[in-house]
Amino acid sequence: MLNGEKMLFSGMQATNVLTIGNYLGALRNFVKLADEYNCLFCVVDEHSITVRQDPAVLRKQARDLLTLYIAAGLDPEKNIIYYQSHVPAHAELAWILNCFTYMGELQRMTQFKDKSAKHADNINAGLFTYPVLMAADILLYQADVVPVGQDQMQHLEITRDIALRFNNIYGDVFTIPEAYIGKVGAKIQSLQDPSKKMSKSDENPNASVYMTDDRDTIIRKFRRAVTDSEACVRYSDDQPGIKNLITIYSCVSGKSPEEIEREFEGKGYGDFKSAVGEAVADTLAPIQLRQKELLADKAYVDGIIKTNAERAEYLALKTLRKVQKKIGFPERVR
Ligand code: ATP
Ligand code: LTN
Repeated sequence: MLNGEKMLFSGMQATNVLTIGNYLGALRNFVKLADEYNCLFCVVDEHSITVRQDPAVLRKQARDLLTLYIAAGLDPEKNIIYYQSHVPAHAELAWILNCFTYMGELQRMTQFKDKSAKHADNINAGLFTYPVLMAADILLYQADVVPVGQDQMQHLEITRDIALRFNNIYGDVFTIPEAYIGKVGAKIQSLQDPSKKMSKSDENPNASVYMTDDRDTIIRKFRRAVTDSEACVRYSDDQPGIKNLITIYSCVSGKSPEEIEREFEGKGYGDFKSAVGEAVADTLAPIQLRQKELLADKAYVDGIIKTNAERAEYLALKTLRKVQKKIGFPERVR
């Protein structure tokens, strides 16, 4: 049942292969919420170029992500699944919103600070205004809800601030969006350093489980996961490595942390780690298979890409034209 006409928007970057952190923190929630809202799921390829990309790799990863959305269970007939770069209104609204965003606000963004430290040789203006393009993505579609992982909260806050600032001047133009953060899985940590978030750009391939990893690789990575020496499966802040594995297991099995503690009472870490690996591999296998089928069906996917971009553009232009009128751009005569 649709939740009235409520809109949901979310996006992911087509940079590197997705990890189970992206899946459990974001994509899985997209699928859960899809039945309740009118949804758009965007492959934000324009955000990706804030960091240097190889063109062929970017193109491939963008298609991989778009097909992964579908393979994970998002129906492209019901939901709008598309590339950001195919709808020029995103960049046009971003320009306008740039003029309603303060340098000081952008300077406070932790993602900007992290990424500029990591890419010190390429601190470009796009990296700085990244959150404004993200605000444009969301506000273009009058989104009520935006499912994201914990690390995107700050970007959601600035989106709301920009929207409120604009509405205060021009009247109720934008819906003020709310973040949706899942109860479990909003922050999956690295398997090699449980104090760090699992990230698809981590240099150590053992730190992350990728959505494309095969069964053996998944199980091996979980076996090697860094834990402590307490040797009991307990969901506690004192055991961050084990806590992270319990969280992952809980997400893929549907069992609560307490049930998991009981299941592994008296058992060693070896058994537990193997069980987590098996359960994650079981969850990913059907998604991987479906994605492979989609990637082989070029005509079908191309058709989706075309019609969905048109559907997105139709909605985006409604908001963009309203904004352009409000700020005083000359009336369009064509
Ligand atoms: P990068 O390492 O390239 O910065 P990332 O792994 O952080 O990328 P994004 O593309 O920035 O991934 O994020 C896509 C979505 O996945 C966002 O909603 C983000 O909040 C969520 N997400 C990313 N990493 C995690 C994680 N470790 N746990 C839970 N959710 C996550
Ligand atoms: N910044 C996000 C990706 C992103 C996004 C969005 C998420 C771009 N535009 C709009 C939700 C809504 C990220 O790095 N995960």
